[in-house]
Amino acid sequence: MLETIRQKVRRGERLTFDDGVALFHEPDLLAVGQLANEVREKLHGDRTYFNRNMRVEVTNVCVASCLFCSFAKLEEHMPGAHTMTLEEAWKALEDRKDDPPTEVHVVNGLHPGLPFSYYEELLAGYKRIDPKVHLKCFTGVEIHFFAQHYKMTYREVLERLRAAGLDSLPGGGAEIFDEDVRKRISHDKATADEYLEVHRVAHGMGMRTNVTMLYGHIETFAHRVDHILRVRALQDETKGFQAFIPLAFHPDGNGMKNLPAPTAVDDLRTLAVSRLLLDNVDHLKAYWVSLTPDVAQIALRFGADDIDGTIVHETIYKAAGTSSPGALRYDDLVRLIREAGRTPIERDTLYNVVREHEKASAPEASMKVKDRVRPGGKRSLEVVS
Ligand code: V47
Repeated sequence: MLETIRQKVRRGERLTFDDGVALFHEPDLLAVGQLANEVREKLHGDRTYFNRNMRVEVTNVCVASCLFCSFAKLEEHMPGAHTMTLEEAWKALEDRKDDPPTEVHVVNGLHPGLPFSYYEELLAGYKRIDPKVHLKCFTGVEIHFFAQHYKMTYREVLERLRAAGLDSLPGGGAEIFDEDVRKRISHDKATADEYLEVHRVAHGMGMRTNVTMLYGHIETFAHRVDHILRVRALQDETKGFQAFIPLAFHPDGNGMKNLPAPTAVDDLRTLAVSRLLLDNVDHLKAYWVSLTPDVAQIALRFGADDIDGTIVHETIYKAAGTSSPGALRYDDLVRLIREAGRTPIERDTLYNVVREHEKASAPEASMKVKDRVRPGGKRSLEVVS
């Protein structure tokens, strides 16, 4: 079976649903990874993208009750519930004046008590602080909620937000499109069709978007393939997706806490199969927060060409028990990519090149260090960047 699929891939022939399921069942992980790597290198060579971004979650108050979510609180007065004032939300960007991000990525709970103007002012305020910053804000699920809650069409919501400064949509909220699984893990938010329709409308307005898949909980391989093929079908129609981002399920502190988290093998296989099935989406992101920087680094040889960015203040995965740090420094990302034998390319959100780093070569194992004598006379080594 693998040989037939390999020949198809090399001929540039589109893979089928059955091919996708067979790839997930293929025991030879390295062979699947190798094939995905061929596709990745045909598309991007060694180029590996990352950006200077920051995450802001302005509210974790959410009327939806997704079983996988460790972040949301149902009501404003509950312990741990928090909604930023606009000033607090803007300050997060103001505080980065010395190291400004090129992208602000906002994801929130579905808050029933805020006026729509809060979101418009949020965006307009960010653009006032930095007119060049790219605002990648609100998932398809949030846009659907806004439309229902404030009684507008998807287009009206997106037009008003775009007028306030919105540039693109992040990929969150896709979860798993299969209707039965989706009902079981997140029954009270946008359906798969509604989520995809929001993206269809955004693409129709010339807006680029990302799309995710939450895997490693109760879905089967067939559900994953179905999910990926629904993305492929919409992309055939609109060409508006920039990146596909498989998100590994994290079980801590949520309604599926008794399930095991997916393993690194599952992570790598899922990325590789995604690369092979999605022949019409340019970029495959190995989101280091969900995968850990270690697995994300290896993923750069299993089909992924993007590793996301510096991030800073991620809270969704922190709440769900990730062992990843909340942020990575620019230099750490560069080193991570170069160590994987790839060429780091700093990009903006739309994949325009900001800075091309030196071509990959195996870097020296040890870092450059200098001696330092600390107060009290103790000696330590400091990394020289
Ligand atoms: O929509 C929530 C997921 C998403 C858990 O567009 C969980 O560039 C795992 O969408 N375990 C938000 N996943 C993050 C997101 C994203 C991340 C990086 C880049 C982009 C992009 C988008 O996180 C949610 C949900 O699907 N999520 N809880 C959990 N326990």
